[in-house]
Amino acid sequence: MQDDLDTIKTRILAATAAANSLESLERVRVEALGRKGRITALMKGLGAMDPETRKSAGAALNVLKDDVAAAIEARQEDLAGATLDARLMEEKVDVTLPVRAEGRGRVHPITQTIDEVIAIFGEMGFTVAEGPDIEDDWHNFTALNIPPEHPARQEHDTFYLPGMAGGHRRVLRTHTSPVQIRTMGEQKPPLRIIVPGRTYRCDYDATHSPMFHQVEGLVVDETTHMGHLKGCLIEFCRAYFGVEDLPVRFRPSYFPFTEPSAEVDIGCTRAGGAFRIGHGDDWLEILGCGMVHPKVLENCGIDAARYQGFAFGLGVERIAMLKYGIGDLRTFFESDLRWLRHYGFPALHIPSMVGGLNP
Ligand code: 2U9
Repeated sequence: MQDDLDTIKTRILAATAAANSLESLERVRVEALGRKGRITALMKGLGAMDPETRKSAGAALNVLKDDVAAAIEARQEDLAGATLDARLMEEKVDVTLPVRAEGRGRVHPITQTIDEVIAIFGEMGFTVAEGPDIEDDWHNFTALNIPPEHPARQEHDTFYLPGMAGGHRRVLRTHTSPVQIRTMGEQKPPLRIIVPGRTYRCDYDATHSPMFHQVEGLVVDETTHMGHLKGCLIEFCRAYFGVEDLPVRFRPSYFPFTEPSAEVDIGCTRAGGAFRIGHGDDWLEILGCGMVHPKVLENCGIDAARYQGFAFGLGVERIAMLKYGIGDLRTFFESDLRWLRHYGFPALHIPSMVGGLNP
């Protein structure tokens, strides 16, 4: 019996060593240990033996089975490793190949403009806040001192969503101001935030799109005053348009959420049909602003006797059109790739990384 087992073992181990692929090794395994395999058949024969013989034969068979299984497993690992090595040699990726420039996208002028505005206010210590596009009456209107029958609600040409949520009418936000309301409810002053984002009004022509972008800002502190508002926004206009001595004018206006309110104009010329920003004796409206209405502060749980704030809002498409000479607002949203190739911007440029990571 033992002689037979030794012979069987020698044969199987030789076949195992000779198997040069995972497939041929699997055949060796099935022939030895499979349901109809050689060793399995010998195991089945144990039942017909007398108890004494079965005991010693059983022990010897188990040793044989374990040795064979271990040898096959070891060979399996060798073969799998060799297969992987072969694939790795064959499927080499040349990471030094240059990028195919024609496949690169362009940054949309809206994204570029928002990034520029964020960078300018970022330098002044503002952080970015964001909120949902779908709002409720309270955050979009009521908290901003725009009560239910206020004409501003009609002026905003609001998109109302069907149905109610928790007894509240839902709207597509008509400005990003609800984000400032949310921020004031969640954080304590001092606050210094800018809020870029999509906004929606039911209006469509060469200067109005039903979806457009705004950047609004809010500063709240104990000593914040109109001087801070003026300094901050003059600085912004000059930085954004890149004109150091750009004339900036504050013209009285009205918004329900600010008091006093103003519109901001920058100097320009329209002489001889040529339009130029920064020179001449004409004015162009750029943004709106004002000191936050005390009722708005109180609506957000901020003590208006202790804190004051200023806020401002601008239309991203408008300032992008002015800076980059884009004539029709609708082209922003037509997804015309030729337009994007022309008006778009190269992706983020980090000078220290040009030419790779090596100095
Ligand atoms: C809070 C308090 C006050 C935001 C402001 C404007 C003036 C403004 C328009 C510019 C062009 C919107 O895109 S536009 O049509 N915005 O003129 N926005 S003050 O005032 C706020 C906001 C939030 C809590």
